[in-house]
Amino acid sequence: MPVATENAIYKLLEMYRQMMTIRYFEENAIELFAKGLITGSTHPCIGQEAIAVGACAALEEGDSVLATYRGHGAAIAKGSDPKQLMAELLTRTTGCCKGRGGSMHLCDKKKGFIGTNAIVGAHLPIAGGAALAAKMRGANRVVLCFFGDGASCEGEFFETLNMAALWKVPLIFICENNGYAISVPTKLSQATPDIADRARGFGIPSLIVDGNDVREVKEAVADGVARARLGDGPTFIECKTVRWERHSAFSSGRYENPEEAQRWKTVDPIPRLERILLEEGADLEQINRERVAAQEVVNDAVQFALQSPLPDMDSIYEGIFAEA
Ligand SMILES: Cc1ncc(C[n+]2csc(CCOP(=O)(O)OP(=O)(O)O)c2C)c(N)n1
Repeated sequence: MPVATENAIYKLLEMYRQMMTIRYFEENAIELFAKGLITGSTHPCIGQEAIAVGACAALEEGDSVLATYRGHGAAIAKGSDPKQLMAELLTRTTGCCKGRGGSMHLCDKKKGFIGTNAIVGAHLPIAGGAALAAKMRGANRVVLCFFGDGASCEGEFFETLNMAALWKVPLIFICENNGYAISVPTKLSQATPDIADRARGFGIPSLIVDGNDVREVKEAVADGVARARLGDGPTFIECKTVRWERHSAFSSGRYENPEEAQRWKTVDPIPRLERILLEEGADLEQINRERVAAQEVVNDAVQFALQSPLPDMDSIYEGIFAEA
């Protein structure tokens, strides 16, 4: 018996397609890295798709997003073109940063994607600044910042929480607590298990959600966004999740503990959303259609990237300085 309206099912299917797009995008990125086509490093967000998609679904187009080096999913969820993103991973001229940034330095100004950042925690104060700018301009815009549990041990984390709370800036902190910082389990590096507790210390409304439930993430972020637009300042949301891939594509699939890795996959947010969709009245055909559409988008993105040229050596000094 269908329980959700057609519109609600349509929105869930849209989130499903985005999550599948991210999943295929990341699987392809791992393969392309293994073939030597992605230089530097690349960090898949496989298993964490529900956070990026749920959070960005609560935003409007003019809002801004910042993410970590594990940020391909955030860029896709904020509306960046997977073709331009894949081309950027392959450092091609058609990439969103003309091939100058690569996987860890994605930026797409038109879509409000301020960017990914290779330095752990470094984007937190930038997010605070962007939120302060939005407040000073009176633009009624919100800034959303994704970061990991490891980043919450950095000094900048505390400084940003303090100033964001003091100045009541429209900032949503999204902690993607995947239980690891590279190979260090969170329980061996953090004095307290719940990172949201630290934000409560600054008087910031803070909550913990199941980061593998896209609906739960979206609802929590939507509440925070509404508070921010009312001028009530920041909100902190800790999304508990798992990172079932290794830290980066370099060691993809080489699990230290294969049994634990198998267990992580049992909380995969994608089959979970499939179950929700069926419960809410969608049918398998609709779900499969979205999956095929996502696969096509990513296949096209890979082809586009592979056929795009690498930057010319003569262009090496271009794009270094901002135009006055
Ligand atoms: C300031 C700084 N210190 C150390 C590193 C090396 N490093 C890269 S990723 C990482 C782990 C960060 O873990 P977390 O914030 O939990 O994010 P996750 O990778 O789990 O998404 C570290 C220590 C870095 N890039 N920047």
